[in-house]
Amino acid sequence: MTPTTVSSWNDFDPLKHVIVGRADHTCIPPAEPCSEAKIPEDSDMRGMWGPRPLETVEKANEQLDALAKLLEDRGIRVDRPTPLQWNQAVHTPDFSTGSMFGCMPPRDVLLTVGKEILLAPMSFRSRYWEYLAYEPLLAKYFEEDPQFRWEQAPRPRLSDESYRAGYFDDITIEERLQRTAALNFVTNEKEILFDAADICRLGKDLFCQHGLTTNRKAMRWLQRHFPDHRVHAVNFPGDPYPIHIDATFVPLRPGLIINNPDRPLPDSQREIFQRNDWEIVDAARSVHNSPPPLCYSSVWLSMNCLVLDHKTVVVEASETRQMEQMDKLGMNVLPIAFRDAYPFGGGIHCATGDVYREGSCEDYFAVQPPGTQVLPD
Ligand code: DAV
Repeated sequence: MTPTTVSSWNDFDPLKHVIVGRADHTCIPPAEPCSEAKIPEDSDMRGMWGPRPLETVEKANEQLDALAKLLEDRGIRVDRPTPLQWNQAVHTPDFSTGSMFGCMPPRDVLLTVGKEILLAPMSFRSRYWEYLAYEPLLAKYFEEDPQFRWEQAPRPRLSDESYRAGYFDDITIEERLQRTAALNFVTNEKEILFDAADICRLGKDLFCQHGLTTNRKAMRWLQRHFPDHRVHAVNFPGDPYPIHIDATFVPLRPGLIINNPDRPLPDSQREIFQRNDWEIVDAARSVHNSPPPLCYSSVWLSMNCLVLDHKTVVVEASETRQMEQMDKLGMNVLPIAFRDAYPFGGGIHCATGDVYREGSCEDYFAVQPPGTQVLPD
């Protein structure tokens, strides 16, 4: 086996080592301020909580195992997290909640930037201890790669003061959209809050989605924490439930990004891409009208793909329109069935976490127009 190297600067350079999540013991956590924000009014998940049915866990694990095998068959090293019994309450001095969530989506928790893996604070109370599932792997990488930087962002308190009270009482979709456009989210600016999946890594530039799970204070913290990077705030006004950037704004290779056509990047924030000759194309629409049952995410998991190198991408097997578009964009598409795994925390990109991609920290955005950059304090 090759010696362990931790290093990844983007989502498209050749992937050599990755973490693939597991569905074991996943729970639907009880309602809490942040999840209330995410779950649509008419969702079948409203009012439900507890462990997910065993047969659905088994089906999700079959698809996760198949993804791991597809990657291994291509010579990519795959590690898996160690699930906890997620059906345990969380108590801290500041809050209590009835259960944890799971470890299907490592992407939400682990932010790999170069030789560092940064554990995100997480904005849901149920996800407070989720990083423990990855601790055995991080401990191993620490022993095997003398340059690996194992980091933890400030742990949040997640008391009621971190959320806007009554934020979602009787709110319509129209009002949600207005608040998204006004950058008015359920999470306030009291403390540093982010999920790792809100950050799109493009070499020297980190593009962070301001939304339900990531606030501006987090971006200021990230800019201080990564002083050699440029941290940018982006937001997507068409999204009533803005959480995680990876079903909205997805880079396929240097110079090319697919953007959710219902959640276009505002013109003022496009300039940095245009000025540096990056193309932003509208993603193809999903073939589905609704997500699978008991799923947090939207049909736009169709674009939540895993890029293996500049010419190869793994896409969900039923998403024929997305696959055709990828093909036209010059990508070789590897289809894999994954919809049984969606309810456990997202799509193919969510279900993975980078450990090692070839390549180095490129400066793709040498021209920096004023606008999106979060300036150092
Ligand atoms: O469109 O529901 C899903 C992102 C999951 N990490 C959406 C976003």
